[in-house]
Amino acid sequence: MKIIYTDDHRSHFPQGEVYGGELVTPFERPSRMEYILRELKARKMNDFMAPGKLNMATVRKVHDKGFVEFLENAWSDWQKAGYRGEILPTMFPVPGLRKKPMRAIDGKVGYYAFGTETMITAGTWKAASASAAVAQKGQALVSGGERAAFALCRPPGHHAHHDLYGGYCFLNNVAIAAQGFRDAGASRVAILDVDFHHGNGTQDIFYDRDDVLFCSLHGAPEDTFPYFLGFKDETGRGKGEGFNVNYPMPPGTKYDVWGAALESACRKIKAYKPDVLLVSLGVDTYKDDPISSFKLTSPDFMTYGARIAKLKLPTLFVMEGGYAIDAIGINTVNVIEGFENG
Ligand code: FKS
Ligand code: ZN
Repeated sequence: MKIIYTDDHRSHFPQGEVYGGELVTPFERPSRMEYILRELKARKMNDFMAPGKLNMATVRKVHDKGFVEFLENAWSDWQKAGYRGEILPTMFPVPGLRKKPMRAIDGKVGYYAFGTETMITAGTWKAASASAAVAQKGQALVSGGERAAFALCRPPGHHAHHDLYGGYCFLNNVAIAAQGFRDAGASRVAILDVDFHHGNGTQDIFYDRDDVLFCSLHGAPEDTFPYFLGFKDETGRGKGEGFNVNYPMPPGTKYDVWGAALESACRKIKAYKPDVLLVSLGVDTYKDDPISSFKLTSPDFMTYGARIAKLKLPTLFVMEGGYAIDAIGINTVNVIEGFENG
């Protein structure tokens, strides 16, 4: 399978992540990619390709214009304000306050962020836009007839809403690719999100639409990030009613329960008869992940890769999370290998 990758992700490496009241080295760090690349090469998966130029017209179909401009200019605006640290919001337009357009960069940051764990740095836009271009290249390959491709995206994307960043995500790579498939002629697109965390951004972007089915398996919001979205009763709105399916699961979930949810999601996807499948691939469901609470083992990743292959759909894998660094390569490549042999 073709793998799309660029070193440009390295320009996004904030000095800190707010975690438990401390400033720690971000869990979402550049070395994650090194471990995945090493394991791909060790298993003779060497079919690498660079992304092309980012098609902004597609990006603007899933993201707000002002939001994209904010991401592009945030660093220089922050510099102009005289700040010396990285970009972190201090105020949010939570219910009770008013969400009005802002002139001050501090106001803009709160307007477009949903949390405080994700810092923007000098190189964030370069990395985030390259990551979206990686997903777009994967989409172009699969639209062009490839059975499958792996977009090795970093930073991840599935938490990015139409007009919000957070959860280590800036542009929603999988949503941009899904829109690209539609523009290339696919009538129906299915997205399966197997990252430990709910794909709140992807849900938000397609919530009113019936041309994109979104299924997400994740830690129940009452227990885990992103907390305020991902409940079972979120099933879509208007035309989109019935095309959003959430599978929240409790801490400690093992493959017996997780695999049953996957089976249910696969049946929904099959019944939808999509032209193409996108997989938001996060391997933070692993038992030793430092910020997650599911208990999948390394062989489970191979098993579910094979299950996804049984759908017999043109498939684009888009990398999301996974923080057990020493196992991230094995678990990620297990999914890809399971798929290829499945
Ligand atoms: C744990 C706090 C963790 C942030 C979690 C972000 C997860 C990101 C991700 C992505 F795929 F986007 F990278 N807070 N107590 O893994 O979903
Ligand atoms: Zn995650």
